[in-house]
Amino acid sequence: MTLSDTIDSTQVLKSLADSAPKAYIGGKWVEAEDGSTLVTRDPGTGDAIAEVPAMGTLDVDRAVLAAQEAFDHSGWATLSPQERGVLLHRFADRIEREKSILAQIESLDAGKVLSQAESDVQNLVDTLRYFIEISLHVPNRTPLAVSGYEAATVRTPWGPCGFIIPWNFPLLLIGWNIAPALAAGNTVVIKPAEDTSLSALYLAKLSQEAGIPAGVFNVVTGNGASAGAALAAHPGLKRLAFTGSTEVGRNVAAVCGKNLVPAKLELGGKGAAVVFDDVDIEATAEKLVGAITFHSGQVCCDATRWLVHKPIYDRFVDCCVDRLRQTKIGYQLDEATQMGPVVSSKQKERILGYLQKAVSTGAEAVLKGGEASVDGKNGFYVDPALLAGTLDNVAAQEEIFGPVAFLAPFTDEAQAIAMANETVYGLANSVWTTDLTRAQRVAQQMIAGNSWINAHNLFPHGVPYGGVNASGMGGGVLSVETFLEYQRSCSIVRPL
Ligand code: TXE
Repeated sequence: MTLSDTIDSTQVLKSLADSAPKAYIGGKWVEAEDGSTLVTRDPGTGDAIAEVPAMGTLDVDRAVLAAQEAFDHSGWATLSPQERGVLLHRFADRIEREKSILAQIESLDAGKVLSQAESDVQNLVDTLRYFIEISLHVPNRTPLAVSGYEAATVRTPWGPCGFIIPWNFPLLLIGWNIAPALAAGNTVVIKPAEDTSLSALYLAKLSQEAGIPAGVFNVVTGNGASAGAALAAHPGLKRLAFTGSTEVGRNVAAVCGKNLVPAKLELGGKGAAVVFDDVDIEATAEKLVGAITFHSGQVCCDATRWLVHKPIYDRFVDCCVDRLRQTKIGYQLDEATQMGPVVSSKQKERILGYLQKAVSTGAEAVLKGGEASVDGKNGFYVDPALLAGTLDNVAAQEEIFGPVAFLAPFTDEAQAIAMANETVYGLANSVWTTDLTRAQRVAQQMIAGNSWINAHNLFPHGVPYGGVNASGMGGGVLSVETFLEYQRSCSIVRPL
């Protein structure tokens, strides 16, 4: 039995039909200027589920203009944080009330296991509420004690902000990105990924019902090379946040640089998990296997390089192989499924290509992985894989974005740190040991925006998150740091 048999899947499909054909600009549901559309598929079956507008430069122009109009004339930007908070709380409440529908849309469109999609929706709600709370506590005028002057800094919102969102966590990343911007009084233009636009459109409907003024919340759908590139290059934006591949991120940063639009980039990663010989092997293996199979490994901050202390290497590897073999792969809406499909045939081919290249350049396939089949479903499924070898292998250097981990042994702490830092990326690493002094020492020396101890993938609200080096710039996500970025500061001085 699948969950889709027990919950109201007709309602979901109706929601898709209602929300899919048009994008949301200036409070209106609109088609692409030239009428073109693109198809979005269920990754678990490969079937087309909806069409969305394939927008371009003219549509993006319309959206940025609508966001500027709303910033100037809707009153949104000049509301007090309390007044804005009332509307945003109403928005969060609506999302929470429709959690089940949103989660089903996300699951169908992105291939996400339903329980994970539900937790993403709740995270979006929590993120909105967290930033509403922050907005109530950050003073918008701070007097400065400077002798001979009356001086203060005042903080005001910037204006229209652009957001380019990837397909791995569509709703959750919309939340992480737009919540601080909206709570700070800006207006937003969101460009979801072409494979996963449906939940953003449903969110637009909820924003409308919650009474968010027209033009404050806009969604333009379409391909990266057209709608995405047009948004990144738009001179009318005050800020742009991009989450996606490092390659596209570089171009986005260059284009924003030309316009002097500050760009915030959250890019790829190649995280290490450093496992010392004093750990509980079974428990640690379980957690790392859980991390690499979570959303089929399509997670930028995942632990994809497992560096293991030599004395326990063999036992640890055996334990991981056993657990990975037991992972139940299946349709994302099936209750028993632990790992669903990957998002697209393109992503599946990318993973299979990496596996082949890794082995042909010297990696050992400890667990082969590769194409998986699920009864009666023609979707994009892959088996988890474990590779081993030296860290110069392509699979230890490049982001694969699938359920694939690369294993390598180390002899001592210094070598472990050096190996963890043998990467161009710098997003997130973890260290696993019962010696907490050592854990702190290693955590500090691994070069990344985030170091976790005896866990992987921790995102509490209030703890800044984000990458360095090829993993991005302008971190501080999920914390007051990001909120402050979404307000312009002006110093006002008068001689006494
Ligand atoms: O990413 P893209 P893709 C990594 C991951 C994955 C690889 C390729 O390794 O395998 O990237 O995925 C928009 N101007 N990550 O090709 O193209 C696009 O429409 C402006 C890591 O899907 O970077 C989508 O909305 N925008 C990552 C978003 O960028 C453009 C999550 C991401 O797509 C654009 C996703 C352009 N020229 C992939 N081209 C993470 N950090 O979590 C595309 N886009």
